Amino acid sequence: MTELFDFPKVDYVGGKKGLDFLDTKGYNYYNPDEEFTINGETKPMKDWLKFSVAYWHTMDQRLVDPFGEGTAVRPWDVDGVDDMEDMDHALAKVDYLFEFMDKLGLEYFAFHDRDLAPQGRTLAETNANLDKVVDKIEQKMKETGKKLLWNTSSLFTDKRFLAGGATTPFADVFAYSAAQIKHSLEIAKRLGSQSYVFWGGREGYESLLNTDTKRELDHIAAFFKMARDYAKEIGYTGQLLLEPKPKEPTDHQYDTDVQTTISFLQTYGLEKDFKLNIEGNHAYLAGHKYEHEARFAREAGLLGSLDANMGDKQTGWDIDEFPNDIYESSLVMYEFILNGGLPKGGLNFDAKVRRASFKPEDLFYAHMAGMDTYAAGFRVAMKMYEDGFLEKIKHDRYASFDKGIFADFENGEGSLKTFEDYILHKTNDEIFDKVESQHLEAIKATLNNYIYSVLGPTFN
Ligand code: XUL
Ligand code: CO
Repeated sequence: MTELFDFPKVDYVGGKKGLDFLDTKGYNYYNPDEEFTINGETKPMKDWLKFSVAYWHTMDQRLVDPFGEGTAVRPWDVDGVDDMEDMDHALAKVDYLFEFMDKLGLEYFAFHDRDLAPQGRTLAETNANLDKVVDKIEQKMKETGKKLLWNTSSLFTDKRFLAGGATTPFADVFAYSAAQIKHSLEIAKRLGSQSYVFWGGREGYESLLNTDTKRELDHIAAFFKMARDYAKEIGYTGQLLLEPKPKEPTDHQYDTDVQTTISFLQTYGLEKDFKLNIEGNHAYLAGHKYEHEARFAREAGLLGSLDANMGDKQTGWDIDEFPNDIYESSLVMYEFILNGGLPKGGLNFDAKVRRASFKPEDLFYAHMAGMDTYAAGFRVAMKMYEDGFLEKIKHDRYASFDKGIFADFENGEGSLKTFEDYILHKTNDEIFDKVESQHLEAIKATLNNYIYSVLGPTFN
């Protein structure tokens, strides 16, 4: 078969070919078959990290911005245009996706229903178009062994969703959303997707002045219950994930951040049925670090999957940049390791190339750079995990709670009176004597040393 992309297969070169990425064009840190052990479980790197291509960015994104037209040049374009309305064209793009994954050694992908095929005049026609592309994807998955990390439904692109899908005030639009999700879950079951994601892009409000927030939250919770019940009914065993984001396109998205989403799930008794898909850029928009969101999801037992991208700390919107920050990826991967990996999740590149990186080869470079950023972070985090570096710091920091009335307190026994008896006559100096310096600069310097000592020798 003739090659669709003019780009060679990408291999692990392990830093042995020099520093300049454009000369080496190989993975320096991502060595798919190298084995790593977490919590007694040994698997090759590729099965821990499970990198995934996002169809909406890599296959569909034209690199528009609010001030300018798309710059993308893609090998599937006809006369410079990606003909999104044409079914033959939609089917042809599937071949490009599978060759792209094959050349990069990527095993997973993710899509929204609307990424794949054009809409018809009715949902029935739209589903028929979609099913034709899904048929082809199913066939290709069988032939190649590639897997679907997750799929999802776009309840935000079409104009009918201008005021939301599950939280819309317009009943017919709500019905459409319910029916659309039903079909999407059937696709999840059919393609064996590991997870099913709900990102509530327009499930929030533009203005409190016209919004019955309580009624909308009741609606979306009941909507999620219907989705959960239908997934059970059809025997779909993937995990159901909510993806927090504070805003954009809405002024306020209900699933604002991890802690807000957890409390929503608990309020409506859904915390056993849904986990979370955490995204880097969304964390920034919420005023958090990515590792903060991963930490709080993990501790609640709800870390399901990761959208591996970055924002720009000076920009107040979602730029979905490919990850390149090894400091951040090391700390996110540390949470990932403490989570024992992501059994039904992975690292999905919900990321797009910059508008100025418009050539097909940039799609390859971007994924390679993103994979290496997370493979590097994984290596650094593995070393910190094996050494117990951060766990020892945390253990020592709380050691005064390990004995006596403090240990009893941690076991659920204790009263204000107990602590009063203990502390009442100690002097202020005696108490401050037990307060220790945190040495945060030293901790951060050690983290830098870990990054250097793990990654630096690669290039020697
Ligand atoms: C939007 C976003 C989505 C979801 C899937 O900010 O992250 O692409 O990941 O709908
Ligand atoms: Co995302």
